[in-house]
Formats: sequence, structure tokens, C-alpha cells
Amino acid sequence: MSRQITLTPDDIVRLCERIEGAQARARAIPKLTDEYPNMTSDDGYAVQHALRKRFLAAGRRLVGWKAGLTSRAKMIQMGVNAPSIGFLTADMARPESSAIKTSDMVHPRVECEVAFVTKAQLQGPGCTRQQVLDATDYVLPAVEIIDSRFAGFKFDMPSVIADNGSSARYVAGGRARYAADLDLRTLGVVMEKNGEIVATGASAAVLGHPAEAIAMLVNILAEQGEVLPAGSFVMSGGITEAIAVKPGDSIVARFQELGSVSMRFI
Ligand code: 0L1
Ligand code: MG
Repeated sequence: MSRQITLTPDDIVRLCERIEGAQARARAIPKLTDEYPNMTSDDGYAVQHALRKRFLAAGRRLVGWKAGLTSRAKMIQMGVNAPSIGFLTADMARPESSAIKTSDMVHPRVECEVAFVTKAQLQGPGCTRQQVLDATDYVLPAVEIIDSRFAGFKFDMPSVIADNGSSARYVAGGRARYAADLDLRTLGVVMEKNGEIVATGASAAVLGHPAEAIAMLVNILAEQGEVLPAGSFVMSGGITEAIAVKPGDSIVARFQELGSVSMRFI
């Protein structure tokens, strides 16, 4: 299937700089399709690719990828109808139990995810859940801190893809486990904010099985002529809707079988 690119190379540079500026200054911008109404998801990935090149050229290190919008709850929350992917760099990671600054984000939200660490390269098209499980070294619990750079968290697929799937920070922790020792479809998750339960879910919410989201991610990478290398850290998508956080909030995400991940926001 050929990619549908409507943006010119100049447009791609312009939009990449606009996203980079919004991320660096923590400033909300209008969604990109307000100015480019014909933008496609492939255009969004072209902007995301330009952003990745720019970040890596500036010395940031690619550690893996994230699947986003992989649960019905998230798609309904955000008004979109397909999953997306984004890249993760080492500087986005925050230690477990740490204090995370919010002044360098626009309007952060947190979501519980199962993360996979791979031990073999995965390549699409046609990558399957079983191939993902065979290539997985271990899984561990994670919290993704997303931060759409679009005003009011209002966007569409091309815009959110260009904004690297709202990637901002992530915290991995808990207990690393072999995927074969768990039933990854039925893991229960509870998110607490300031001691109150604010979201609950089961991992099957992510496309029926979180490894399915990793297979989808590998197949989207293949459309862009890329593979998922061994040693990648990959987040499979929010199990529940995302919860807004502000300075003073403490978050604990409790995962059945995988332990908990906590952090506070300042
Ligand atoms: O990780 C996610 O599911 C987020 C993808 C982007 C959508 C959003 O900002 O909520
Ligand atoms: Mg996510």
C-alpha cells in the first residue's frame, strides 16, 4: 500500500519545528490540521520521523517505542478510531518513586501500561502476537505521562501522530517478569491518585492482549520501512483512560503480578 503524503518537504520541516517548539516551551498550539486540513496519518508519521531525526542529531538516544490509543476507553476519550505509535528517548525516562516536574509540560496525564523489553528483532508486515511473545525478554509495569501539545488535548490522528503520540515521560518499575509465566490478557490494574482509586482496568483492554499492540506497532514501523531492534523498550498502550495530574499529586499504579509503580508531581 503506497503512503499518502500530501505535505511538501518544506511543510514537514515547518510542522516539525512547530511541534519541537511546543514541546520545548511547554506551550499549547492548535492542531496541525487547522492549517493543513488535508493532512493524512502518513503525513503525521513524516513529521514524527523528522522530529526523531532532529532529536537524535541533537544527541538524544532512542530506547524504544510506544503504542498509543490502543484501548476502546482511550479511543472514546480522545475521539479517534485507530491506534498510533510514537518513539521514546532515554531522556524521557524518570526513576520510580521520583518527583516529576510539571512546569516543562503543558497538561500532563498518566496512564498504566504493560511494557515489553525485546531480545530479538521484530519485523513486519504480518508480525503476530506470538512472534512478539517469542521475541520478548521480559515485561514490566510502567506509567506513561502523556502531554498533548495541542490546546485542550483536542486533536485528530494526523496531528497526534506528528506530536509523537503525545509522548512526554515514562516511569518503569515494579517487578520484571517473563511473559510466559503470566496470562497477559487478564492482569488487573488499579491507579490511585492521592490515595483514592481513580481508574481500574484489565490488560485485555489493550486490543485484547497487550502483545497485539506491539505486533501492530511493528507492522506500522514496517509501513515506514523500519524494524523493531532487539533490546527495545516498548509500551503497549494505556489500559484505562488517562488521568490529569498537577503539582502536589501522588500516583501509585498497582499491577496484578507485576507490582506497583509510583511517582509524585511537583
Ligand atoms: O499513549 C497514548 O495512548 C496516547 C496517545 C495520544 C493520545 C493522547 O494524547 O491521549
Ligand atoms: Mg500511552
